[in-house]
Amino acid sequence: MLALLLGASIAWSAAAPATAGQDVPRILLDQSPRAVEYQLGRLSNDQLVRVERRETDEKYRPVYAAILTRKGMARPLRAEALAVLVKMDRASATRVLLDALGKIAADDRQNADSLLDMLLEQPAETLRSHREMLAQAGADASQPAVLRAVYGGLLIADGDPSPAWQAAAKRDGHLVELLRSVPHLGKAVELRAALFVPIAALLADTRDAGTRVAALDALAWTRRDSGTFDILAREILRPSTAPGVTPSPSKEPDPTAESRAAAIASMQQLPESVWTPAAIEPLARTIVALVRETPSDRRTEPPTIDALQLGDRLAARLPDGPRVSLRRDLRALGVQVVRIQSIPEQMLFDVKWFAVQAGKPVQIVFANPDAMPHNLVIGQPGSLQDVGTKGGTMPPPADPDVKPYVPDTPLVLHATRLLNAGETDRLTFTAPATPGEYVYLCTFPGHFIRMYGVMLVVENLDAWEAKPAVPTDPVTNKPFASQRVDSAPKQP
Ligand SMILES: [Cu+2]
Repeated sequence: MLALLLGASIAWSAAAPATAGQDVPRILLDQSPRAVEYQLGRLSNDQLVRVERRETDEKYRPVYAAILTRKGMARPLRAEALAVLVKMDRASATRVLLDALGKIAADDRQNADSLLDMLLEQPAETLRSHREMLAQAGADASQPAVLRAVYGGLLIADGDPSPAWQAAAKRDGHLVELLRSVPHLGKAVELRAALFVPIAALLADTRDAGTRVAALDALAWTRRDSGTFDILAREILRPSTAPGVTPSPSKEPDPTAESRAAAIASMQQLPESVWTPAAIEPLARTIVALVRETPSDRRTEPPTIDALQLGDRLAARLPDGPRVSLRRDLRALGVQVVRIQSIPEQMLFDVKWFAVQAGKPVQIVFANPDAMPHNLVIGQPGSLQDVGTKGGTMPPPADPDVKPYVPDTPLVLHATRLLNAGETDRLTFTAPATPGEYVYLCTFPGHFIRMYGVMLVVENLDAWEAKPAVPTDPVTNKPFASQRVDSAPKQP
């Protein structure tokens, strides 16, 4: 029977060990709906996907409903559950997803966003045919996740921001959710670009702190150009009203820690080619000043890490003098942060190499925006082939707490979890004491051939900065031709 349960969709999944002999959790499906939900709710994700289920028998509906709405569930399993629920309920995918979104806890944003993406990835014609339903849900619902889906769906259905914007503006708290749907509009490139004007106007106009933050977050998803960069730069650079001075009610509100953090996070999404050169040094200096004001115990929190990382990228674009001094200031303020992403559909890391100082704290923020799962494993110099081959040929682990495809060898120094689409993991560690060209790679089977890079550990980063030496690509055995792959998505 186990073989029956291991469909193709879960055979590859990190969450579902495809090893024989695992127990199939027993669920008493003939109990009351609440009792069934309770039993399913107690299972780990791994156990939940092993529960018996049959798409032709409505008795198993609660199992599919639990898989669809479960936090951290792999996308193919959610898709399978959605397809079955659509058939069982004779309802549209839009309806099933709206109902599912209504059941997700308000603080479980990442889980809700996974379902939101499934809803908004439907073709515009499909969403258009459900326009009435979406508008009705917008009038009836109050859950933020449902409202995000409603306004995102209306925006795509109309291909024009105006009707959804006007509807949202009439109801308290709705415009914020419309703004929060913008990062999920995906391939609707022209629609996203068309949102630049109303969002920029809203930023100049609104006094509501939450709306400002949502607008700054959304802005990087509209147009990735210097117009967007300049608005974000202004939010970071403009000074707060001096203490003791009453702010003018006609002036836009002072930036807050939250609005600056949103502007910094948004700016991280923009390609460096749209940075306005004159703003680079003032921004880097302002970021140093902002981080200096942050208490040291809060400097490892994501907003400060983001600021340090952006400051470092800005400094890298400056001439020798200011670059060296700014980077020294940034390093003195906290851990060195390196942000690395997978590039969707290309099986590449966007960063090919980076330099860190021996014995100093480092944080790697690894994000996976790709549909495929990836990890990031750091290995000893020269270990790329060995770690990649050993990791990729491992069977998926039986223990859900074990990181899949990470070989148990001293060649491996650090490893993230295997990240599903849209997930992020952080590795905080002390850089090796011995300088050298350490490797990093994705050990998911077959990936390391393209997904690798070099962590260059140097004795003294300041000295290295003054005379940087490019490390050797461990596959071509030549110096790396560039440090980053330009991963900017197609521009509006
Ligand atoms: Cu990979």
